[in-house]
Order: sequence, then structure tokens, then C-alpha cells
Amino acid sequence: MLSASAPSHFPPPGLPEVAFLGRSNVGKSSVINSLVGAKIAKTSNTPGRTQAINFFEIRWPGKPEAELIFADLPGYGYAKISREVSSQWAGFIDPYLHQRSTLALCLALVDISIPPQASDRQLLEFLVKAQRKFLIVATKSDRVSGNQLRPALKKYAEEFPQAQIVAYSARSGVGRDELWKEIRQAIVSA
Ligand SMILES: Nc1nc2c(ncn2[C@@H]2O[C@H](COP(=O)(O)OP(=O)(O)O)[C@@H](O)[C@H]2O)c(=O)[nH]1
Ligand SMILES: [Mg+2]
Repeated sequence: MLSASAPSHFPPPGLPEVAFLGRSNVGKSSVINSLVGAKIAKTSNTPGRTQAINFFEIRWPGKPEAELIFADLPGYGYAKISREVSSQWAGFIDPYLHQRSTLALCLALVDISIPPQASDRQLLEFLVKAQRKFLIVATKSDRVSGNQLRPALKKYAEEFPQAQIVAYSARSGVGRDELWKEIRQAIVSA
């Protein structure tokens, strides 16, 4: 695992990359761990723990070479550290999202158990403006009942009609196969 908190420290672009983006505590590290099936990314109950971009090389089971990179980006939009975080956004998140040539797909995480937040909107607007390929990962779906899930997803779909949405739960594994399918598709067409 490699960490970088300045563009000059980003690992040289090589393998196709998938970025995990979203507010502090939305569940980025948990989605990474659930996709990989191992605890590689630190999860936390204290928002704002990830203060650099963490790059993970991902290998398929039985294959010797890594085939893609997961980039776990710092969360933002948490009041207590927002000053620090907005300087991070300007200092390395924004340059990363604008310049990273191997970035194949951005996963914009939202918490499906709460309504869309201002910071969710800011992120999605940023990705649209930056012309990045992205999809919404509506995580923590285990927190809503079966008949609450559909209206909750609809709320996001209405706000972000241009975006594809995958319902996910790092706890139950819901959405895992679908998200892997999307990731595979994005990296072969990258
Ligand atoms: N119920 C539930 N809790 C989750 C899920 N994903 C993450 N969490 C919890 O949300 C908190 C923040 O998760 P983390 O992955 O560290 O968020 P990050 O700051 O975006 O990386 C932790 O307490 C996790 O256990 C999920 O799918 N379901
Ligand atoms: Mg994290």
C-alpha cells in the first residue's frame, strides 16, 4: 500500500485506477474491504481518519500480477476538520481527479439511509464538470428495510438523473457482484 498527500508523491500512473470518493464516514474503506474480501483499508468510527490518498494494488486470486489500483480518497465535509479538508481538496484531491490519466472510474459513495447531502451534490457536480466516468454507490443499504430501499434510491435517481446507481452494503455484501462487474467493464474499456 502506498500513500500520497501531494501530487508529486502520487505513484506513477500505470494500472487502471478506481477512486472511492465521498464524505467522511460514508463507508469508503468498508466498500473497499468488502470488494476485496479482506481488511486492507482502515475503517473508523472517527470521521476524517484518512488524510492522504491510499493506493492499493489489487490482484485476482491466483494471478501473480496486480491488475488494477483502488484509490481510497480522504473524506470531506466534516465540520470539525473542514478547513484542513478543503485545503486537501485544493492541494491534492482536485489535482488527482483532474489529472490522473489512468483513472478509469470514480465511485461516488452516498449513504442510502439518509437523504442526499450538500456535500454529495458538490462531489457529483465536480465529477460531471471534470468529465469523469462515475457511478453512485448507495451504501449502508442494510440500514433501510426492503420497502424503504426503493423510494430511497428513487430520491437519488431524481436528484442525479444522469448517474447510474448501485445499491450496496458492506455488511451484507449486497451489490458486490454488480459493482465488480461495473469495475471490470470500466477497466477493460479504459
Ligand atoms: N450498517 C452499515 N454500516 C457500515 C457500512 N459501511 C460502513 N459502515 C460503518 O460506517 C462507519 C464508517 O465506515 P468507513 O468505511 O470507515 O467510512 P469512510 O470514512 O468513508 O472510509 C464504520 O463504523 C462502518 O462500520 C454498511 O454497509 N452498513
Ligand atoms: Mg476511510
